[in-house]
Amino acid sequence: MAVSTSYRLLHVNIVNSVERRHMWRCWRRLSRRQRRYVSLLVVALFLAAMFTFLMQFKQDAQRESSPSANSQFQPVSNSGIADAFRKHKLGERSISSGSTGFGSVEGRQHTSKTKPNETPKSPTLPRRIRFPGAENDRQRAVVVAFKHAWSGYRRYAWGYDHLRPLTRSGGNWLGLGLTLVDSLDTMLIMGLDKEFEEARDWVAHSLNFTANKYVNLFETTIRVLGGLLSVHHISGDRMFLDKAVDLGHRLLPAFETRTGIPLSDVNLGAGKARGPAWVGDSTTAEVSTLQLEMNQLSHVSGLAEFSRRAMNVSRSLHRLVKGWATTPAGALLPIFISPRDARPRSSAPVTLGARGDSYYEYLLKVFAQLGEPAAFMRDDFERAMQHVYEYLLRRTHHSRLTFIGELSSASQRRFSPKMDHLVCFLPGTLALAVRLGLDRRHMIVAEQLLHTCYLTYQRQPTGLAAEITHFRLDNSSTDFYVKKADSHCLLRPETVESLWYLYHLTANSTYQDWGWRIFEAIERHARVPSGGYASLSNVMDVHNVGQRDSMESFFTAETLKYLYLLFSDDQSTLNLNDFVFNSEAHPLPVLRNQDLTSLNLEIDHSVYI
Ligand code: DMJ
Repeated sequence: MAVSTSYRLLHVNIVNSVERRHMWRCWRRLSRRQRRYVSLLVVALFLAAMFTFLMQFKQDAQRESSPSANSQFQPVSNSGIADAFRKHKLGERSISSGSTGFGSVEGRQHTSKTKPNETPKSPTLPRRIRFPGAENDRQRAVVVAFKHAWSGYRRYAWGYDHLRPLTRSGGNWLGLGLTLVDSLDTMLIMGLDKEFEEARDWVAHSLNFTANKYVNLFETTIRVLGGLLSVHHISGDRMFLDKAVDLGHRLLPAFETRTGIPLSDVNLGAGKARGPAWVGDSTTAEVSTLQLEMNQLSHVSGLAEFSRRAMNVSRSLHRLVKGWATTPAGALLPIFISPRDARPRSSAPVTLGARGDSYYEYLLKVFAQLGEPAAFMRDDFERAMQHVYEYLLRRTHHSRLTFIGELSSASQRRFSPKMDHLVCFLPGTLALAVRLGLDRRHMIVAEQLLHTCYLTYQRQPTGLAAEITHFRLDNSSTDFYVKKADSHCLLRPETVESLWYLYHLTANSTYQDWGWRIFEAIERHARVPSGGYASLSNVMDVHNVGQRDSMESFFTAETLKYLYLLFSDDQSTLNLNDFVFNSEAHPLPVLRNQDLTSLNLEIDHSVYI
């Protein structure tokens, strides 16, 4: 056998060398002019081959950028072969090899149950969506505000998580350029292309996830992953998808628990995860506010693993709510849940404020994103709202203002008439629920609660709301008060977010006027002349608001974005048929039936048993 193989090889070599010698002899027999013609012919053939090759690349890139869902948006004109080539190459690196930026942690990935090398099915690329830019004076004023915030960040905090506007410096928390990544889609929506391009370059060349550092899974998901996915969908730029896939893989170790309920913190560089040292439990809102992002990541990458992990958490919570429904809090969950046995901590408070809020938000929004496969979440939302109305909704004695209080614990159900500003996301979510076909009476609560949220601004001397407001159920002559310790204001988005939903769905311009007054108050008290906006220490004293040395990333990601959308004459561009906004105001596409196949997302009937 070995002898015959060697013989065949010898024979092939002899034949090849004879042929080569023959060609060389022919070449030498040619005249100089003939040789020139032949050379020219070879060069021409080579060029023709190159041309065909590049055209093929171009076609591939165009095919990749084929439209997804939104036919009313115009595609950007072809940006050229070089660009297509660049995108094509980037795509190959991240999707087919599965090794984007994993470098030092590949070994860890190997031992974990996550599958970085899972073969994608059909990566989908959206085309670029164009936004018209500011259309009226109010929108223009918001763009000026954004530019002012951005100029401070750009000058003093470039690449840091936050601007520290008073000391004109940058501060870090996750170390992921948070304000920059969080603001990318806002820039595109406002038509700030120059600012966007500069920030895009930073993401392309400086954003990496290799630091040996623990970051919060939820915050990184809603702000960074959500920001990257949203801007990828809007811009059609594959670089953002590359980054998102890399980050997505690095977040997966947090899900490596016995129950699949993720741990709160994950070390992106080292591939490890841990719970908070002070309590072994995970936060209910945090573990349940990952699904929109993971589903979208699976959809665009073709890697079903992300969606599977996140939706498993939702299914666990669903089972838990069903078992839990006989306890005093019914379909409302306490704010902590154990990743060891997936049991809620019944001694923990029940609230739609901090640590509870976005559990309820995503119950509905995941249904908005996926439709039927997430019908169990819609049903949980509906049940939860019935219990919110029963146990948490009250009216003040003085002016019958509607507010949502808290329970001191899930087991005891002691009511506390205190409402975080965070709760003001609820009117918007209730309005969305009606839009999605749920009980129309949610709209009444939405309108009443939003009025209360607005009054928490208007009834403060500064025109800005405090972090926490306490409501009065007794027969005193006021509806609410603020404790000194709660009187700060981080320029949070929830009230203007709900104003946008209500305006978007009712076209009642009163909501725009309310938003404008809030915007004016922000301008009056929070604007820092050298650039940026500052959080405030005290909304109760116009003469001493106490500007703080911090501008949160959600100010440019959410507050200014929702204000800009609220003032838009044309509400059709970012509409609720085609988009679902994540918890950090990043618009993601609603997934159609044909999109869902890439998620391997079957309707899991077992959740109804
Ligand atoms: C944001 O990061 C998100 O909206 C989150 O869900 C709640 N808190 C802030 C804004 O207040």
